[in-house]
Amino acid sequence: MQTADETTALTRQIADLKRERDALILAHNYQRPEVQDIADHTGDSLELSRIAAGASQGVIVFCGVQFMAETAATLCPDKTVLLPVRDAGCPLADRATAEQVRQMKARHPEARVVAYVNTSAEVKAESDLCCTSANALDVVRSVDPQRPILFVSDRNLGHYAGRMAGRRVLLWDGSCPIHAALSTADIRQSKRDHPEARVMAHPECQPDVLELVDRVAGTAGMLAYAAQQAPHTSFIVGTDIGLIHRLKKENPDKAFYPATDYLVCPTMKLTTLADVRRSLERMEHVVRLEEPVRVRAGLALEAMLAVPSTP
Ligand code: CIZ
Repeated sequence: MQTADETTALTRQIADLKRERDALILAHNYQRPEVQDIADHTGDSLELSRIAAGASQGVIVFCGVQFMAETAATLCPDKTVLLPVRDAGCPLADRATAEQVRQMKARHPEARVVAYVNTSAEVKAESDLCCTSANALDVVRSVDPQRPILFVSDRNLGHYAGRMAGRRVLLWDGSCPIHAALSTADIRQSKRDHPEARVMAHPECQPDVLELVDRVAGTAGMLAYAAQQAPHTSFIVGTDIGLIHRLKKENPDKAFYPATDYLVCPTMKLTTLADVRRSLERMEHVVRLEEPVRVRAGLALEAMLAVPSTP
């Protein structure tokens, strides 16, 4: 545990290094609170990808996990993208390899491949389009209705998007271990504990959990929902607890309760302020992608960014 003085010192050092390096710091909504607080922008993958693509700075420090930093590196070939903790991976992204996607494509040649952003650059390179939790429905709806969709890598999100869009989706055998562990019993208990609260859950949760909640949304959707639900002032949050910091900061007069205590993604919490400082000091760890992979993954990401979003 850092003292307040240490946090202040690290924050000042990071600000100085950021100026020296002409760097932009991006942090995902699931990062530790103190890391979110020193970032120039906090957001979900879609927002952060867009910001990275439009940034004027030459260096981007991505406080998140590998696939997120790879996404920034894919979209910003002229910038140096740094991931402060090299081993910050994502168990969901690890569920799909490029070879497995090629095999599935061979079995379903008529399918369009939609890769959830939680996949490696190699998997994105095998895909027609990417999506995030914020735009999965819009992306699925944008695909030619005559063609099935092979949805890589989260089966729960694929199931939800397919059902909502009324589209045939071939599901991947993968899920986020954190979201998939949230149970209907957890939701029922949290409703008993906070009967007045609105309940939000991430579309990576199991279908039976999503049936019980008031709002299914990714982190950006949850932030918007909590801000707009007057007269409701309390919310149960069915996603990684990292989001609660931002929810409270943006809605100081409202109450937020985690749907359970174990909604904590360990790899999303690996990055500390000391890691961010070291990353800027030593310019590490530079995300490097093979150019053919980067170009093809970039096409799938650009195809996603071109899909108009439903307000
Ligand atoms: O889209 C993202 O960044 C992820 C992985 C989750 C969310 O809802 O923010």
